[in-house]
Amino acid sequence: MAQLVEGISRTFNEFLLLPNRTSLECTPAAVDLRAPLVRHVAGEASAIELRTPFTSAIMQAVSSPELAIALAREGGLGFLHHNRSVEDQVADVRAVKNFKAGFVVSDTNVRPTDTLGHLWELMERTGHTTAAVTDDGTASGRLLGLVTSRDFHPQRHDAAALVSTRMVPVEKVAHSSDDIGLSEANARLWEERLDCLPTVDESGRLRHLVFRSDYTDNKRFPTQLVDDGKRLRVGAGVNTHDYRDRIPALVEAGVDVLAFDSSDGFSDWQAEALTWAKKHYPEVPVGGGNVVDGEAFTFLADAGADFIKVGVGGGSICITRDQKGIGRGQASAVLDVAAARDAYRDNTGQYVPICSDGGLLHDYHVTLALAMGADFVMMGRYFARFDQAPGAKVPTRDGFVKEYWGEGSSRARNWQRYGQGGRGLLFEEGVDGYVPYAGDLHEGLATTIAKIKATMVSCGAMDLATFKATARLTLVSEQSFQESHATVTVRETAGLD
Ligand code: RVP
Repeated sequence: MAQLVEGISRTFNEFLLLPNRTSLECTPAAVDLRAPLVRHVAGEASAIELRTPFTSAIMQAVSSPELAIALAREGGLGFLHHNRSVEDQVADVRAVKNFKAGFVVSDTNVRPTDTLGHLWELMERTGHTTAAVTDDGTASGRLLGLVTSRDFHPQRHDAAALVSTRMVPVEKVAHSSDDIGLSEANARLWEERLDCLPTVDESGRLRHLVFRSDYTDNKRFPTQLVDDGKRLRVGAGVNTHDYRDRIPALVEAGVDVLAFDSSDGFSDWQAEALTWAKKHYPEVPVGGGNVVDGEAFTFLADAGADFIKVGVGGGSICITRDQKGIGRGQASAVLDVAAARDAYRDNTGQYVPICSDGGLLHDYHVTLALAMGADFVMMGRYFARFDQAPGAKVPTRDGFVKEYWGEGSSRARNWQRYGQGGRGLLFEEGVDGYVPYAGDLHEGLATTIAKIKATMVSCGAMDLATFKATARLTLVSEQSFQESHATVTVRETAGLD
């Protein structure tokens, strides 16, 4: 007969936090959201500390380089997905590692022999009014000049005329070598009254454009997550099938952290792959998962995992529980694994952080996950809503939505994540759908952070370790859950500006 695990499988909606005493110095401005990312000696600092406890899901619909850049600039970490060729994933790692704040890779580029009509169309498509003129019309061709919307107008100039007739040739364009820093570039923009400063490499090939409008950009992001060379940090998902090829290429490209991504990480496959990774690349942290109980946590920690992801079946796009009848309520899973993590720390002196992955439907769910013991969270649906996520933005009668689909859906066909006995998916474990569009990540995350800090203040905690150690949780009855919501007719605010 099967063993019956004690306790009910519970989810975040079933809990609330009780306020603790708040001291005078405990204010939102004083709250520190730093979180350990990787295994370390208990009591010492983790080699990589997130500055805000957020990571993005290892999913096609979530973790583009744009999203990873935006998230690292907020102090979190993006995990680029692995459901594609090694070369494509490597290119995305490079795109994040090569990102220089204020230095943009030009997306509006022409050859001198292109027509003004073509240039106009391109500017309309990209929405940018400055184009680089390069020998091959790419963002990395030899710089031959610049042409802006001030140099020509479709009603004044013949659409068939060539770009070369209106461009400012490179000899007359102020430009710089690419090793210039942002403050120096900004100084030139102001002193020489420039709108744009192109940078080139030693053979004159275009590298970046620096615009005056990006001047204040850096000040918006005081908590960026960067490596020792001041480059943004980035993570990458890997799988237990091609890791011997994928990991070396990702490490070579400069990836900061790896994560074995499996819907069920409690397997000898994953233990073997972790052992291989730690043997060949001991200096590169590698996470494991997903698991939902203490036994599985200890198994992966013993195999060398540097952090462990928690969650099976709770993802917003996930139908694993419907399809296979496995999984566990996310709150129960986090509480159980956190207890095992603490026991592991007491037994071995090693602290192996855990990540609550999936099923965070409200901002307060993040706070609950952190209170229950998660060191940081991973989110898919949440990030898929923002401009920086790769899903298409689609207009509907009720406003814009963004596409969001699971890795176990037929659309993603990520058979490496879902071991169903062979290449390809035999049945779906995820759905393909939409999430409400939420604009820019910076603004959205700021609201979430504000709510987490406000709750921590109510609970009298100024850092996450204290929050975990002192939080008091209560289970809610169905009746008291109803009481959480407004009980008057709510005035309609949609449509007000
Ligand atoms: P959510 O944040 O609730 O959208 O969940 C995202 C998580 O769901 C991912 O990090 C992953 O663990 C899981 N996932 C991804 N695809 C699927 C699926 O197709 N079932 N599930």
